[in-house]
Amino acid sequence: MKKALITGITGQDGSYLAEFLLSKGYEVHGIVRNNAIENPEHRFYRINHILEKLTLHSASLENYGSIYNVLEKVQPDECYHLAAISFVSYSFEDPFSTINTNVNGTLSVLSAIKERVPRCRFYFAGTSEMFGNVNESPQNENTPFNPRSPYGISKVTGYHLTKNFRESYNMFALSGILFNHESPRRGYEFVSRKITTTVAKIKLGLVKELKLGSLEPKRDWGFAGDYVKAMWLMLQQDSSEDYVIASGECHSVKEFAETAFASVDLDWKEYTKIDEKFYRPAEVFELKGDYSKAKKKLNWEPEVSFCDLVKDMVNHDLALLKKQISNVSVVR
Ligand code: NAP
Ligand code: G4F
Repeated sequence: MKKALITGITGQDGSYLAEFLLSKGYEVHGIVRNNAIENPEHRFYRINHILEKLTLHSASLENYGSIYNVLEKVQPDECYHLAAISFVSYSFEDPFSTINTNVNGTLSVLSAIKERVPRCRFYFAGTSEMFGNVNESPQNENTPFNPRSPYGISKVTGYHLTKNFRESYNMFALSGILFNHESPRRGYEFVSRKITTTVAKIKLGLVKELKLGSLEPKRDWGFAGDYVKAMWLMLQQDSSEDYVIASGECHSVKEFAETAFASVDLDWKEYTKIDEKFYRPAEVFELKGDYSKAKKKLNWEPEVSFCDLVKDMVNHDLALLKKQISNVSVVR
């Protein structure tokens, strides 16, 4: 039985990847922060349904010794390094933590693998934010990086560390360059989930408006469940290479909101307000991925369309809120 270790297993992608690897017959291990162990109900909500099938280890990305010990103990065949400070806006507020966690954390995982389990295949969670302010569209594996945030900079560094370990120590180490991917498990701070949960609240009469920053930026949005399959496929190849994973379509924040409101028969213009406090110090205006290498070499293609993704997220949030409302009524 193959063993996989996932950092960031409590996050959106970690939870889908854990489910996927269990379905493939893997023994799945995850690294979680110590405070996650202390407060399981809060931190584990995305993996509660599979908790009994997982082996969780307490470690900190900021502490090399703790990562080293887990790698030594687990001896994984594959390591998916997903843990990171992943919210771009937050990275402007606290660039020091972002650089420390995302850069040193990645260096710790790579170094521990090199020392204790060099045959382990390593996946780094790269991102389209590495492209940043682009001069060519769509972006592929050869497009130059021009990051526009501390988060993007931290991920470019993680990408180069991964490449350097591959080239210097002959490790099977690669980066997936993933464009935005969403799901009903997306964190509420990201624009997709902020929109879908607020649309559901407006539909149920719980709030009156949706406040957003800039409506013009365009993103290439796909479904997280499709994208974790691509991570796994990358590690099953004969050689370690980097891949762009995307839907190949791009839509503005405005179109996302329009589609979400329309799915519950509401007009987005009546409810959406601009609030400049959500503007970023530097914005990435348009990202669109070219996934033709992944299609050719991994036989991977996205399966969920933009419209279905948005509708699924709104429907999920409506059902979740109705359940919460009925639970409150029962308690009363
Ligand atoms: P997410 O939901 O924000 O999950 C982040 C995970 O990282 C959580 O499990 C979190 O643990 C963990 N983490 C954060 N700081 C940590 C620390 N200091 N020590 C240990 N663990 C820490 O992110 P995601 O959407 O699943 O994304 C997964 C990865 O892919 C991230 O590296 C992200 O940057 C990258 N990525 C995401 C997208 C996307 O569109 N989703 C696109 C490209 C790349 P807690 O639960 O304890 O907070
Ligand atoms: O949903 P977002 O916060 O995602 P962003 O910045 O594209 O980053 C996400 O995708 C990356 C892949 O490209 C990942 F690497 C990263 O970890 C993360 O998962 O914002 C999307 C767009 C931005 O242009 C933002 O300025 O939406 C715009 N936006 C407008 N109003 C807003 C809001 N974003 C948020 N979060 N909240 C708003 O009110």
